[in-house]
Amino acid sequence: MGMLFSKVWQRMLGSKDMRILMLGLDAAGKTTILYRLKLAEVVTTIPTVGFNVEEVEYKNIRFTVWDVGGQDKIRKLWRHYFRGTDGLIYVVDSSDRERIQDAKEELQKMLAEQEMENAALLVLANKQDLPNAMPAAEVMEKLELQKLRHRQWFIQSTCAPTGDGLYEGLDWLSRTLSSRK
Ligand code: G3D
Ligand code: MG
Repeated sequence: MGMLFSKVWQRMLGSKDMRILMLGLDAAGKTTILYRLKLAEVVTTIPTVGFNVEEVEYKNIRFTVWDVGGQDKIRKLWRHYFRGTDGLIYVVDSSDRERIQDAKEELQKMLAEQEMENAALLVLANKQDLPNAMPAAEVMEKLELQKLRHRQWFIQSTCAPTGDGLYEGLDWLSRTLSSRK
């Protein structure tokens, strides 16, 4: 997998500065994915009033990660981090049927933000190893991705601890973003 990732990175590194947001409800698997990307050593956690942001800078790519959900008061603090977002990676716990509706609502709110207008959307239907996980097609339906207009999006099944699917998802994102330049 290391080789494949380096191909993806090279494509991303060949383009201009890139801003990627990785969001999802708490426990979706975001931090696990960050570590899996082998950028772990540069992870910094910036505690802000009310929410924690993880930021990773790798050459020209900046990843910013936080948990969505919770109070609208906190949402206002997020806006600062939206600026110039090229790609949104939205991580979903596919085994969490109880909160899939919340996950959908939070995603729709994010996509409605002005600053997110041009962001390509990569949804990771994570935790596919769990026996009760919804398949990606069901996650897609529950999130109503098929209703999105004027949005480049892709959904990928993943298992964060093993890294399964991560390369495929990032490959789509890097191809999509580099073809825009
Ligand atoms: P978050 O950063 O989105 O809040 P984390 O989520 O990365 O902290 O993951 C939350 C928990 O889910 C962790 O377990 C993590 O190991 C687990 N997890 C993440 N991805 C997967 C996956 O694909 N499959 C399975 N089975 N578990 C996953 P703990 O026990 O450390 O809280
Ligand atoms: Mg986390």
